[in-house]
Amino acid sequence: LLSACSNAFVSIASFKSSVSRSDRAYGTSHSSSALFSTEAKAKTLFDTVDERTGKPTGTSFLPADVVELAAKGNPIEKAKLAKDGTSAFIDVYEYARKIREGEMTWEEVEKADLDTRLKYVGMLHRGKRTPGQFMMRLKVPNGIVNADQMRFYADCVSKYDEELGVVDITTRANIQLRGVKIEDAPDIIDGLHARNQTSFQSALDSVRNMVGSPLAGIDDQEMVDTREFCNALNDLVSLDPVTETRGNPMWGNLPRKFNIAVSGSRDDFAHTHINDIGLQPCPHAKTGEMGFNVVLGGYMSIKRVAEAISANMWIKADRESVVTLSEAILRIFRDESERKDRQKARLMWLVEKYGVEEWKKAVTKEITSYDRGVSVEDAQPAPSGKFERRELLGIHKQPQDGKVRVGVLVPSGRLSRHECREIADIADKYSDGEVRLTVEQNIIFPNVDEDKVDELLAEPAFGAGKRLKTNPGFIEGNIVSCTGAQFCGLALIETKSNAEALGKKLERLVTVDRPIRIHWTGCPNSCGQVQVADIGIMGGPARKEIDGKKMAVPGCKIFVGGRVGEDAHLALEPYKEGIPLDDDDLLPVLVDILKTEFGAKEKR
Ligand code: SRM
Ligand code: SF4
Repeated sequence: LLSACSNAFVSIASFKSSVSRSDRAYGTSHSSSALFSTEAKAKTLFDTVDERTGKPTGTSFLPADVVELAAKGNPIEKAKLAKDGTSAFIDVYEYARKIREGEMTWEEVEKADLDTRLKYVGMLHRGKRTPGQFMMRLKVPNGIVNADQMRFYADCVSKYDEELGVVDITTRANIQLRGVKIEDAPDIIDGLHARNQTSFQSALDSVRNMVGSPLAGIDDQEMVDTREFCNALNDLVSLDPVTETRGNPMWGNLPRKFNIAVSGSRDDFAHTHINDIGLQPCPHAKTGEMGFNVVLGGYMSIKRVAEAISANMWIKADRESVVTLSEAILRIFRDESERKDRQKARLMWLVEKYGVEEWKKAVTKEITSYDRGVSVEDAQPAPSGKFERRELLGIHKQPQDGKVRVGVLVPSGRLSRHECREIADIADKYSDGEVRLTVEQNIIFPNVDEDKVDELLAEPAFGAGKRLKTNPGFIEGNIVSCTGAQFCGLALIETKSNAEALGKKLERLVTVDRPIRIHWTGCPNSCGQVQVADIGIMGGPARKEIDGKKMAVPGCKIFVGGRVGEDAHLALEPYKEGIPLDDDDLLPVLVDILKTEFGAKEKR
């Protein structure tokens, strides 16, 4: 079996973005203290190895008392103990083989695998909307992809129906492939691994895609190049330090999802304030050395939406410091966070339980125990002075002579296979094959020769009637949307198609003098981050009179006044509720908000 799966065990050694190839092993060097520093921790199941992977499991790393808690914990904790997620890929291969050979059907896949465990390898069954078909979520550290990968995504989804086999750019500057059938998954996983990408540990209780600056290395106001840090952190969480294979069992049984963002400039394009760990670049007040102020605990959910708080910590902007700090926090989070109430299993709750200063002491103690010479200082004064957050769309000069970046709108982040191939061709022609993804679900072609820009703009992909746009209006160019009801079983409303259509309608109705960020999210989980938006539209209940009767109809809550960047602020309370989604109802409300809150003028 293992040899059948050998492609999933591709060695990372030759991969160019693997910057943190480590001399680490579980239970030695740094991790000896991390794993076994107390008596309780010495009672881990560390010696147990999954006979199919030959590696410890996620559960192997949990202290005995945590295993006990998990056993009494919520159903997902129990499921994780019963069948560890770290071997899920083997089952994907096995199910696929059996389905291909006619030994079983997808309906016979074990329910716990179908609904939960396969998420560990990024396979999310879209059972409510498209039974038998999966969304496959990748990991794209710092949101950087290339033309070959874009063509591969297109090839992967091309065997499915045009509407269902699409590629999405996510709000974590990541890629999701849609329509995937389990029997096709091994070829996709192998193809991804051959292209230095993976879907492993991208969903369920994993550390999610590393968000960095989409302008890393091409920015005249860059404080820190985030690429190295995103790659190093990605390796920390998804590269096994012992076998150098995909999937790190040390982080294979976390209590909940975990988000990390590294900002590269004062713009905070990475949205540090809504991540569990946010690293904000800031020079040391005395030495001038570049480092990061650490903010913690930002998150959004049905139960609670919280803006990150200062951890009163500053670390140097070097790889060891960034990795060590994150590892220390993850270790404490893994072993001490809530295992019963999933709603309280996000980092903020743990930080609050400690209190900021006690938390800082605990993290510093953990870091010291690793003995890597990493120091933590108090938070440093953030850069001050006038600063205007910059635009990612459009054409902008780079510090490199004669080079520009070209930001392109991808409406709602949705790409057809054809558009993926067009983007790949354009990247090959103008940006040395490179494409940057943004958390606004758009793309940037970096390093375009200034004298080639006109030619690029004239490419048929951006022609009249095409969806991809190099010069969209201030409203349609700044729409973000979560997946919504087309594919997501939790959605209360359809989002992406409504978002795209409504953006165009608003462009026709009003003029605004600056970008207005309208975010859509299908339910209160807020994957579309409505609380950071200028105007956020969240699926919610609404009633409307139809044929003389009050009927329940698809509706929304509207949030106004979220801010991103240095001056980030979350709009926590709805501005309006119960608005039906119909054009007759929603459009006039939005036009009114645009006029009163954002100075829009109606077009006559
Ligand atoms: Fe999300 C669950 C989609 C970013 C908060 N999210 C889901 C699921 C997996 C639910 C499901 O099983 O159907 C959605 C899959 C739908 C699908 O078919 O695509 C889903 N989330 C997304 C994506 C694809 C939205 C998008 O269109 O871009 C984003 C994928 C990011 C990635 O590449 O990894 C996505 N989700 C977010 C964000 C934004 C962010 O990370 O900046 C948030 C708020 C920030 C946060 O997590 O704190 C977010 N998603 C949630 C939550 C609430 C988390 C909580 O603590 O309760 C859930 C529900 C859950 O995990 O139980 C959720
Ligand atoms: Fe699904 Fe809700 Fe997330 Fe939208 S916000 S993708 S509807 S879970």
